[in-house]
Amino acid sequence: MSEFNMEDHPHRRYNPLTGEWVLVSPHRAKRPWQGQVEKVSEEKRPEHDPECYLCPGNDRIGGEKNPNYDETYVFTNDFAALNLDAPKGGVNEDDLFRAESEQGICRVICFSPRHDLTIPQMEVAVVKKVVDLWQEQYAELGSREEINYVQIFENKGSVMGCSNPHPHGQIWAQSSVPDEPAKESLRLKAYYDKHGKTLLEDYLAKELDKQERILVENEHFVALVPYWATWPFESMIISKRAIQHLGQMNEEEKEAFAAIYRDLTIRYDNLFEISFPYSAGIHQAPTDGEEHPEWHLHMHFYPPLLRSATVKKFMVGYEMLGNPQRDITPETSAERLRRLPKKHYKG
Ligand code: H2U
Ligand code: ZN
Repeated sequence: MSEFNMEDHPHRRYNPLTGEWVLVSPHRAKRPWQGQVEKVSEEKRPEHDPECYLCPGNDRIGGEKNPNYDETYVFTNDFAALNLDAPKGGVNEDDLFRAESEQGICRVICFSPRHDLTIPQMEVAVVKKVVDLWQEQYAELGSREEINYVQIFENKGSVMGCSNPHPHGQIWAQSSVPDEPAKESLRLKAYYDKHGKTLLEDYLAKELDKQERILVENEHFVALVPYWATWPFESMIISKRAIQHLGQMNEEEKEAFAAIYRDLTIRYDNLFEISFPYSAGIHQAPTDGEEHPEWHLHMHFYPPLLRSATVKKFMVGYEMLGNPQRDITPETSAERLRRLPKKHYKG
C-alpha cells in the first residue's frame, strides 16, 4: 500500500466551524465525462424593466410602489416568512412534539436601480453602498428587543430559486439563532475559550502561510476555498481582523469588503462565462445583547454548479443520508478559480 495522500485517496475532511464532515473522492474526478459542457447564451437585460417588481418606480405584487431610488433600496418583504405578530408561546409534549413561536422581520434589498447589472459588474463604490446598507440594517434590526440574529443573504440565479434577475438580496432577522450560525457559535466559543483567539483568526493565518486555497486577498479580507468545502466551487470571505459583526467595520474595511465581494464574483462569472449562480450569506455575532469575542465575521458562497454552466451538483443519495461528498478537491477548485482573469469577461 502506498502512503495516504489527499490528491489520490478517498478521505474525510472535518469542518471545525460546524463539526460536520465531507467525504472527498479525488480519484473519481478522473472519471471520463461525456455529458454536456456547452456554454449557455444569456439574454441581454434592459437597464430598466417595466415588468420587474424591484425596478425603481414600479409596482410590487403586494400593491406598493417602489420609489425612484438611485442607489440601494430596502423594503419589508411582501411575502415575509416571519413577522412580529406571532404571540410568544410553544408546545412541548414529552420532548417529542416541540414547537416554539417565532418573531421576525424579513426585508428585501435592491443592490442598484440597474436591472441589467450584478455585483461583479458594478463599481466598487456602488458595491460599497450595499455594504453600508447591510451595516445599517444589522444595527437597526439587531437593536430590537425581539431580534437576536440578523441573517443577510443573497440568492442568485434561477437554479437557486431566485425569482428575479434584478440584483438583490434579503435579510431575515429573528428571535432565535438559526441552526447554521448556531452550530458555528458553539464551536467558535469552545475554540475561543481554549485559545483566547478566534478559530478563524488562527485558520486564516495558516491558510495564508500555505497559499493552497487562497483566491483573492486585499488589505482587510481574504477569499478562499475552505479546506472542508462541500460544494465544488464553494468559497468563503474572511476578515483579517477578528471583526465580530458588521457594526464594527470601519469605512476602509467596508470598502475592502465590497472590493473582495466584487473580485470573487468576477472570478465566478469568468469560470463558465455566465452570470454565476450561488447562495451567499454573512455569518456574524448574534444580537442577543451578550458580548461575543469568539465571533469572527465571514461570508459563505455556495454555488451549485459542477462542471459547466448547465451541469449542477446534486446533494442527493449518500449526501442526504450520509455526508456531503465531493470529487474535485478544494485545492484543485482553488487552483482553477485563481487562474481565471481578474477582469470580468464582459469587459
Ligand atoms: P428571491 O428572488 O431570492 O426569491 O427574493 C425575492 C423576494 O422578494 C422574495 O422573498 C419578495 C419575495 O417574497 N417580493 C416582494 O416582497 N414583493 C414583490 O412584489 C415580489 C417579490
Ligand atoms: Zn429590475
